[in-house]
Amino acid sequence: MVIKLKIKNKLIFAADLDNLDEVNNILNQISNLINTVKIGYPLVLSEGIECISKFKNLGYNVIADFKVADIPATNKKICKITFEKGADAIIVHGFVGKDSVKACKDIAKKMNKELFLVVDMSHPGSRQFLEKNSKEIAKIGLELGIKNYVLPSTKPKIGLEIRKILGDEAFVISPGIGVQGGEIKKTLKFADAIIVGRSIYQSKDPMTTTKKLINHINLAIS
Ligand code: O7M
Repeated sequence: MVIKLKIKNKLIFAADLDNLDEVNNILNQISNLINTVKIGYPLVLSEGIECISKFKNLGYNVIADFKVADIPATNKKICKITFEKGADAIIVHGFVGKDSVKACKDIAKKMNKELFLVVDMSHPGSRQFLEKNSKEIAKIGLELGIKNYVLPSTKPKIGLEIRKILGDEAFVISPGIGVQGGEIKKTLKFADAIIVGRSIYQSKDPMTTTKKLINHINLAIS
C-alpha cells in the first residue's frame, strides 16, 4: 500500500459546509481524532481556494475533492493550481477516459502529490452510467500505475469485486457511511479509510460521534 498521506484513525472528514467558521468549529472539536480533511466545491466556492492553505497551516492533510473531469490540457491546469495552493491530493474522475486521467497523474507525479481516482460512486444515480463502466475505469487506473482510488461504501459487493481488480497494493478511500447507508464493517473489507461528512458535521456532538465512528472502525479491523 503506497500512500504518502498517513490518515489518522482511517477517517477522513468531508468538510462540505459553506462556511469556514462552522468548519473550524467542528475541527476544533475533533482535531485530536482526525488529521485529514476533504474539501470540495461547497466550501471552496463559498470561502475561496485559500481554505486549502488555511487547513494546511493548521496541520491537516488536505484532499481536494474537485472530481476533475475535463480534457487533458484543462485537467492538468486544474491539478497544477490545486497542488500549488497546497493540496496534498486531488480527486479525479475516470469516466472521462485514459488521456484525461493521465494528464492528472503526470502532473501529480511531477509535483510529488497524490491523486485519487473515482471508480464508482455511492448515490443511486451512479447505477445509470458509472457503475456499468467501473471495472474498465479501475483498469485504466492500473494501466496508469495509479495507487489511490475512491470506491462507494453503499456498494460493498462491487467494492470487493473492484478491490480484487486493483489488488492489495491499492489504497482505497470510501464515502457513503452513515447518511447514505454505507456500513463501516462491510466497507473496511475493501477500503483502507472512510470519508464521513454529515454524520459528523450535522451531529449535535461531533466529538462524541467521531469517537463512536473510530470505535466502530477499530472493531471492524480487529
Ligand atoms: O458523509 P456524507 O454523505 O455527508 O458525505 C460524503 C462525502 O463523500 C461528500 O463529500 C461527497 O461529495 C463525497 N462522495 C460521495 O458521497 N459519494 C461518492 O461516490 C464520492 C464522493 C467523494 O468523495 O468522491 C471523491
